[in-house]
Amino acid sequence: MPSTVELRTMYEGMVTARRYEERLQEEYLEGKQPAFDISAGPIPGELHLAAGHEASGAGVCIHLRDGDTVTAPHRPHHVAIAKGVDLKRMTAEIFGRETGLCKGKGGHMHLFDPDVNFACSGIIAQGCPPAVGAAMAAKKRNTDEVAVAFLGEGAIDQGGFLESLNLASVHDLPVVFVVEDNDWAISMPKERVTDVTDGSQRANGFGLPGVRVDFDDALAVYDAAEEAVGRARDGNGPTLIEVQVHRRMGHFMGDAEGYRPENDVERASRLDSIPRLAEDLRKRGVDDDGLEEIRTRAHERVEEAIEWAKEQPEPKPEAALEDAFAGPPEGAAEPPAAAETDGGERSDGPRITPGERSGSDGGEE
Ligand SMILES: Cc1ncc(C[n+]2csc(CCOP(=O)(O)OP(=O)(O)O)c2C)c(N)n1
Ligand SMILES: [Mg+2]
Repeated sequence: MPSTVELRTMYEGMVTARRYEERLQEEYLEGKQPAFDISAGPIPGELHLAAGHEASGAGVCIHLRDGDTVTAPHRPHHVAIAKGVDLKRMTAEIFGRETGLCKGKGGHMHLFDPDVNFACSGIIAQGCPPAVGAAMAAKKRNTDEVAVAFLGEGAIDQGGFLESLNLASVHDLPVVFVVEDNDWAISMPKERVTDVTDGSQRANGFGLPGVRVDFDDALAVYDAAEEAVGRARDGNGPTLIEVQVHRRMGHFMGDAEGYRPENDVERASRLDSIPRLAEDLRKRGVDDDGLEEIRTRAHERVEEAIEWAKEQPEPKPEAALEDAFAGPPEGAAEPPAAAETDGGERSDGPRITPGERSGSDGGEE
């Protein structure tokens, strides 16, 4: 059961994330309408908003420290905010500015903040193997750090996720997998791609505990995550948690959602976890003024981050290739010089002709 201070922290994080995305939405649409030109406006490219997922990020990350690792998918803002990613530099990244977390080259799906060990990726389930790697590193270094990988229910059939469950389980690694089940993978309802209605059952085949939080009450997520993170920190291995969340928006900004029944949108809005958490706070004695104070602080922080980001310089074209390629690790041999080509053929190394190949494998020709 969270303390009132923890409840307030979760509420502030969730309100910040919601307000942040409302403001990103406004900024994003600037210049893109009426014909929805995805390259126009201050935030070019795709934008996936996580409104309706906030309780999951807040309820899990409240148990984490800066040194713990978190990976998130293409819908990352609520998790990043809950993990304590620098809001100004994150916003500058989303606006493609030089002072962004990745110097403006990653955009909203490729945020990386080494100060709080946070990363996200547009490739679904891609965050699972790195989280397992971080957990393995923590175990080998004998620290009590943990790793958490967030993913959508649409990613639970991906090999990267299933292999990660296996590796985490067989090595008893301090990692928690958090599946955010919003019922949809783009336009695909989940029942059309998997027969398992409870994604936490994926854990059964790999020998780790699986827990389903049927309703995204921040308190319920808090309780499930407290146990899972505690188990990982105490050296007792991984857990898979699935949280039922609600997708309030389209898959991406600009999604006309023609595939989605209207009552599903209405339902997502009705089941919003933020007013419910406000109710919990009222029961703990936080009055309307107290709640308003939290919301005002959150809104001001968001505004400050957006204003700051918009004043930042654009990256210089000549820096486009900087940080794009990794050099060899220290002490490793230099890689061979790039092969020169003549007419599309490799000019270095031995050449194998079809005749030689058939000769070497028994020669059937
Ligand atoms: C490996 C891979 N395959 C396909 C895609 C295209 N894609 C982007 S989001 C998405 C659906 C994701 O659904 P889910 O995991 O449920 O997350 P949600 O968008 O609902 O939060 C797909 C298939 C991708 N990014 N990566
Ligand atoms: Mg989904």
